[in-house]
Amino acid sequence: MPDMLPYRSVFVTGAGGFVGRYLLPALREQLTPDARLVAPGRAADADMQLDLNDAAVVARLIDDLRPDLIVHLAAQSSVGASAGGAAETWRTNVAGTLNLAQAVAASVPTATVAFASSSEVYGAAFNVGPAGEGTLPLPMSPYARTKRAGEELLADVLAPTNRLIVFRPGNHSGAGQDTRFVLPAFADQIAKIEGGQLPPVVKVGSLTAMRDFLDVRDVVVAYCEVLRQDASRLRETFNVSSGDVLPIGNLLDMLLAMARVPIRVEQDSARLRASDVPSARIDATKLREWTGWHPRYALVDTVGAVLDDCRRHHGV
Ligand code: A2R
Repeated sequence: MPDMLPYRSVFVTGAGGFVGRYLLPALREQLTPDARLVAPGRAADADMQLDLNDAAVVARLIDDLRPDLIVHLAAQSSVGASAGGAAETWRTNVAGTLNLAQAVAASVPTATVAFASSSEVYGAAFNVGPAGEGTLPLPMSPYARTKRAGEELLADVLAPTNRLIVFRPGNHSGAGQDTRFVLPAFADQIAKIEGGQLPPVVKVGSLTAMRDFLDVRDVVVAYCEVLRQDASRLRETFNVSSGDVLPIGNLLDMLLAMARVPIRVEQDSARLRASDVPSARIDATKLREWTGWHPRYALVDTVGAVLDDCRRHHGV
C-alpha cells in the first residue's frame, strides 16, 4: 500500500482521454478520503465539461476549486494529426495551456502543476544518443513543438512559487488507446481481419524505427510516484521510459504470433513519417533514482491487452 498523495484538492484536465482513464482511479485510490478530485472531460456526456480554450471558464473554475494539484493531460496528442492540423494543435496545446497557466498563477500561486509533455520534444537530439532531461530538445513535428512551447510557457507564466513538474514519457499504450497510435493501429487491423471485416493483410509504416514502449499502467504509477515526492523542489523535469528501445516491427511480430488467422504484412507509404528518427533512446535514470520506479508490465502483456480490447470492440 503506497503512502497517500499529499493533496487536498486535485484538478485534472483531459480526464476523458486515454491516460485519464488510468490516472483517475490511481489518484482516487491514493488521495485521502476527504480530498477532492475534479476531472472535467470535453465530451458532451462528461459529468462536467471544460474547453481549455475558454479562458474565462478556466479562470472561474480554478478560482472556485482552488486546487493544490493540477494534472494537465488535455491535448491534441497525436503527432500524425498535428502534421495536418497544426493550428488546432497549437490552439489546444499552447493557447489552452496558457489559459490554464494564467488561471493558476492568479488564483493558486503555490499549487503544483504536473504537465504531461512528451519525449517527442527531443526530436533530432535522439540522433546523437540517448536523451536525458538535460539534452537540448530539437522537436521535429508540430505536436512536439507545441509540447516544448507548453513546457516553456508554464515555466514563464506560472507564479515563481508554483511547483512545475514536466513529464516527458516515451510511447505508452494500453487498452482504450485510439488507432492514431501505432500499437492500436496494428491491433485494430488484426482484430478486423480475424472478424472477417478486412482481407488478411495488415498495412504498416516503418518497422525498423527503434522506440521505447511502456504500458500506460506503468506510466501512471511513475506520475503518482513523482507527485508523492518532496514538494520543496519547484521546477523538475522527468523522462518516463523503460530505457530500452526495440524495433516497432517487434510489436507487429508479437501481434502476428497472437493472431488467430494467417496474416500478410504490407508497407503503406502513407503511414511513413518524414520526421522519423531511426532510434529514440530515452534515459530515465533520474526517475528511477528519485522514486525507485521501474516498469512492471512486460510488453507482451501490453500488446495482448491492446489486441483483446480491439477484439472486444469489433465483437471478435
Ligand atoms: O478531443 P477530446 O474531446 O477527446 O478531448 C481530449 C482532451 N482535449 C481537451 N480538453 C479540454 N479542452 C480542449 N481544448 C481539449 N482538447 C483536447 O484532452 C482528450 O480527452 C484529452 C487528451 O486525451 P488523449 O488524446 O487520449 O491523450 P492521452 O493519450 O490521454 O495523453 C495524455 C497527455 C497528452 O497531453 C499527451 O500529449 C501527453 O499525455 O503525452
